[in-house]
Amino acid sequence: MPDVIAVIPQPAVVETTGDASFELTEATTVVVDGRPDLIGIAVLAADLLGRVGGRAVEVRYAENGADDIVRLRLVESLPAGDEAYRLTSRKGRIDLEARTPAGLVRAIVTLRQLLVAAPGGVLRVPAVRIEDAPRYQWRGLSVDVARHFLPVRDLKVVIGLMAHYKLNVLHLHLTDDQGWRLHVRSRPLLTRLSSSTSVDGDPGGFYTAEDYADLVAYGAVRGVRVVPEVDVPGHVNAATHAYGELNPTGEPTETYTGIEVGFSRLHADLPATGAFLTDVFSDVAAMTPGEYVHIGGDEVLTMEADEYATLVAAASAAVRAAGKKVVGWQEIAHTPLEPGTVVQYWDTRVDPAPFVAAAQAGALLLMSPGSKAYLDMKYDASTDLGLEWAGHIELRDAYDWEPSTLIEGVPAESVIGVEAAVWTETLRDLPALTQMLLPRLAAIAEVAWSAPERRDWDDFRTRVGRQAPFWDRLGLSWYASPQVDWT
Ligand code: TNX
Repeated sequence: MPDVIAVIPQPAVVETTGDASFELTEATTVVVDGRPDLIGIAVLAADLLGRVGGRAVEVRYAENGADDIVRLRLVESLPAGDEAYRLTSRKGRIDLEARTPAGLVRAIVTLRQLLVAAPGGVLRVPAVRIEDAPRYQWRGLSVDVARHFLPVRDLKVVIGLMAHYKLNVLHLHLTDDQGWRLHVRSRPLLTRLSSSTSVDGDPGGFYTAEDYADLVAYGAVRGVRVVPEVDVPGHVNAATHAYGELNPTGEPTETYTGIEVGFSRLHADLPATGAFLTDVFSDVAAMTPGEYVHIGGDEVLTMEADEYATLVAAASAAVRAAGKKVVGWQEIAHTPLEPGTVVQYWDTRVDPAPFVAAAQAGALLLMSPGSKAYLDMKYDASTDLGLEWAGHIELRDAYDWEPSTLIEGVPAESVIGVEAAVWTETLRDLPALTQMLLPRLAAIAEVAWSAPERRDWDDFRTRVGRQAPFWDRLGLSWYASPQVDWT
């Protein structure tokens, strides 16, 4: 039987070479040049191979001619792009090559997906040549940790899954009406008074600065950057509960554990508001090594357009003053935006004109269409968890869509990428979350990574059907979509 090659997302070029396949043995070692930035990656490779193979794999520094090696190397000869890589495998030797350490991380994940269990318990890698690079530079997952809190250990599982499917941005929705989840040094009451609540009276929680740094570092090693979101000027009841000065009455609002949206707000004419925005966004930016900070901006249903624009501008100015670029939900397209601002498109029911205008003015569009990429939507009417406002999203719905033509009139060059989102009104823990993510996250990852001509539903169906043992091995809960023959 020919070896199965079932990589997700589908690489740009996959060729079987006809050579004998590589076997992972007791003698297999990872070999790398002894540079500090490569050693960590070699250790990651050895760790992943060791875990799959059930025994530790050693790392050695640059040797030639050895057999039974997985050789990691930086090269100049690949197409431009940080995440491009080449993988070649044959008996005795696997070469992983990339221009950057980030590219090597992508190659390692492909290698992990190529390992197949052969008879006699041997792990084999078919002899192949793979050349690969992502279509989009931003391939994200937004996780709402405000409606229900997820501890760091659970988010690490999510990061691991993201890396496995070559997603590279974890967007954390850290604040909302129901809770504030990140300790902010200048505003300690946010977590002291507003972190213990969640939807339905479930327990809350928050990340300390150390927790957050730990998460950022865990992501960085796996090529996943964290984009923090502090949602303003709506979705702010956790803030107005902690700091009464943000309200016209001067009194704190009550805690909120329901799931309505759009009722809470900041006030542009209160002196405390500007200081709050500056303090919070500069502290959050300081905790962020990445380029972007998300200011929210969605669903402010009780505010005139002028005041909304003033508050979006104030939040954006605070982010830029701290040296970061701004991301906001699509509603910010109704306000004047600086070039390079990322507008996250989610509600497909609205007029496209503001997005076309924003793109013309230099904004970039991040595609998170509710009807395709909102992974908190139910799969079908029988799904226990999830919401339905954007419709049901079966696996094929999450797979079969084209980001570059989604908004009529927005040029393809203005699309920075694709991001799935999972809101947690009904998802209280990791099993509930992964039940909604798997298998759909794999579909979104392929939309974001693979060239359109490399995408094919029937082929994807077959490949995704082989993922179940991997999820089971990790003990993750997942949805057995009837659209797939699970093996
Ligand atoms: C809309 S999408 C929201 C969230 C909800 C979500 C539920 C967006 C920017 N806002 O506040 O949690 O729907 O699907």
